[in-house]
Amino acid sequence: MPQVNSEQLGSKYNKKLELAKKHGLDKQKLLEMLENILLSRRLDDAEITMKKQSKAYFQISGAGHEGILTAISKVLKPSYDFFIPYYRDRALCLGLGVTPVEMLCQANGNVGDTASYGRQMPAHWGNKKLNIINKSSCTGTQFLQACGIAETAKYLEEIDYKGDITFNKDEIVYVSSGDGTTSQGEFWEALTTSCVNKLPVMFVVEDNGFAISVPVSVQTPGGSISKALAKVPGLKVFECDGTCPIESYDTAKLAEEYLRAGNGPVLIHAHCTRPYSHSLSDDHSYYRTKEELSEEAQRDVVNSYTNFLLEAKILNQTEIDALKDDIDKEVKEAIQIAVDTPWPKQETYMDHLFSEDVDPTSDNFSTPAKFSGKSDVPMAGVINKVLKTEVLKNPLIRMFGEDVADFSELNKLDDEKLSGKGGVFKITSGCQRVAHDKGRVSQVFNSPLAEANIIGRAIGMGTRGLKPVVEIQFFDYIWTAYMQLKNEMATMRYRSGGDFSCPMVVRVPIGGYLKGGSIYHSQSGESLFTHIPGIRVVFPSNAEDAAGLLRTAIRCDDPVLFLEHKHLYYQGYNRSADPGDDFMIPFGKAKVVKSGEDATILAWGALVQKAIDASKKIEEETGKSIEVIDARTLVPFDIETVCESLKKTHRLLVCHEEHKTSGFAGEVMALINENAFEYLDAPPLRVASKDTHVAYCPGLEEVILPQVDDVYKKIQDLLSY
Ligand SMILES: Cc1ncc(C[n+]2csc(CCOP(=O)(O)OP(=O)(O)O)c2C)c(N)n1
Ligand SMILES: [Mg+2]
Repeated sequence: MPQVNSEQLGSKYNKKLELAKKHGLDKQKLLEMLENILLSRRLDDAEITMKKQSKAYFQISGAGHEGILTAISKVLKPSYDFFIPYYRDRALCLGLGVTPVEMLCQANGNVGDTASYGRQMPAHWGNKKLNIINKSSCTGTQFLQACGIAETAKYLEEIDYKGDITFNKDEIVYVSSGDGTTSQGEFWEALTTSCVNKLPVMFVVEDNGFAISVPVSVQTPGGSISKALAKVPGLKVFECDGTCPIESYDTAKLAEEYLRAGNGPVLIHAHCTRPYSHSLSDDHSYYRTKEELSEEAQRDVVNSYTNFLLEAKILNQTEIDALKDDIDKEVKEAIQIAVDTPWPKQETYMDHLFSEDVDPTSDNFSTPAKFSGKSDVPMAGVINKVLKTEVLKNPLIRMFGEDVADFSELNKLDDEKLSGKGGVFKITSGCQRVAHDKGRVSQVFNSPLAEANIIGRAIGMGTRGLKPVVEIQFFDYIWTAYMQLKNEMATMRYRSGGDFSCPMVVRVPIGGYLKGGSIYHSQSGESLFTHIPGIRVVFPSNAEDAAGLLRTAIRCDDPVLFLEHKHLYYQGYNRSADPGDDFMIPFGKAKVVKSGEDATILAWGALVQKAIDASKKIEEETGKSIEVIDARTLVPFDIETVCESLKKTHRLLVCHEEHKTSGFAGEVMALINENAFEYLDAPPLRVASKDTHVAYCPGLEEVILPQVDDVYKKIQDLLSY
């Protein structure tokens, strides 16, 4: 131990000692913090050893971040507050109550891993009991989910909720990342949403100076996130030395008080170190100098905090050695238990992709229509009716998106001269008003113009038991939310082994035939979602089906992408009488919309009517009859109904609006090849959009999108084979 005279010591450690005193951090508490820090580091080392022995298959450490995280774990409350910790947050999770055995079981990929049961890499935290929400590997997706989690308690309080979902009036939602991750746009979206809505989100940026090899100066204006954000209205910003658990504790306490008092979000910018490389797959000696690393080693919490405790004579070397021995023993035992714990059985690989309790293909979702009124309600009208009745029936539904509300300024709701917006296609018109009349002021609301914002927040709400029914204004703009949909919404249940889920409905106006819709208001692309395990994909062609399938989507327990063809919203040929307030159609049941003997056309969306029209023309001309099947849902896809039809007709044409190459028809052909090859008398054929973008000029649009005549010609080819 270096010799320090008492005068030097006083000035060196004055601040720490004063802060420790201020917060009642006595010897025992300071020792407990040291224990958490050393145990966390020791567990990283244990995983590194396990990796070398092929008992672990990946390692990313929390080394250098233990100071701030240990402090926060002593301030926030597990099973009360909510947490989305990122991969360096081992010390936080340990402090909250995740055990060393659970951590090392995750490294080994076995059933003792309570975060994911062998499905996610080590350090991908999650713990149902402790309110640690399962985290993916994506840097940046966590922030908007944290907003959704925080909004849940606010909303439940607003509606005076008395059911099974637990929430606390002064709860805090913790979300963290590194310095590099603040470059993601969703970080900024979440700042907006949390500030605008005064959400109790604690953003913690653990700044170790690098994102793998890229220094913070490349990521952040001026190289400091706290300086860059100093003047964001509604955001309280703290900066602290994250290598000092005492200073960090003081900051965390100040932040906690501010948050629990309902003042809105805070951001803690904590300076940390990164003594190990980014992960075991990285070697930072390639891009950091020896001098840099040795300077940093002095600041590293394991060295600096231990030295402080020794030099300030709070602990002596014998006490520290004893602590280290205890930790070594505990970790050794934990390794043994972890390597002795079995992997999940191979046959469980499909478990928890969808809900195991609620099956939307079952008869429970087959309820008869009770028609009333004339058969003249357009698809837009029945969807609007379903949304209104479901919103009224279930206060846990949250409906939002761009322009979805009637008004953002609530005082206008009572203005009889204003009808309100209610969606660019008017599909959600009046939903906010009916909710508002029930006293649920924010059940239906407008999101900012940001698609990832909509989906990320919905995921957060869904994980806490709300039922988000959101709208993406145009399919053409869903792409900024694709990460949230594919890597987050679709995986939440699977990656947490069923502990977390985010059932929600994403309604999306899709498709072309608008005359002038052009490249960015005409897109299709359902196959880009059918390809993702974990999402139900529904694509109705008419009003009656839209009503029945949407109610199933809302009442089932899975994430559902509900595709509403814009061109079909107000057509005359696909209208229905009002099918009543409990009508449901199960998923995975295709419908024979026209029976025939000589060929089968499978279609969905706008191509169903075109298939019917083309079939009628052929029938008149040839006397042959064509069966038309509407797939209705693509995930699950009803191959049986198509095969049954082919036993009779022996010829198949698949029609869809999306591009031909890699479109869903290709998948259907492969399924037919596997399941119905022997029924075929001719090769299956396809009708689809040309493999290009939908151009603005009506003449070009016409040739690019599939028309009745294209279907007609292909049936001729099929029949004459
Ligand atoms: C969206 C996304 N892009 C890239 C990666 C690969 N990646 C994982 S961690 C990381 C660097 C993160 O840096 P920072 O946020 O500073 O955290 P640190 O690792 O330094 O603690 C990158 C690029 C990822 N996981 N997710
Ligand atoms: Mg970093």
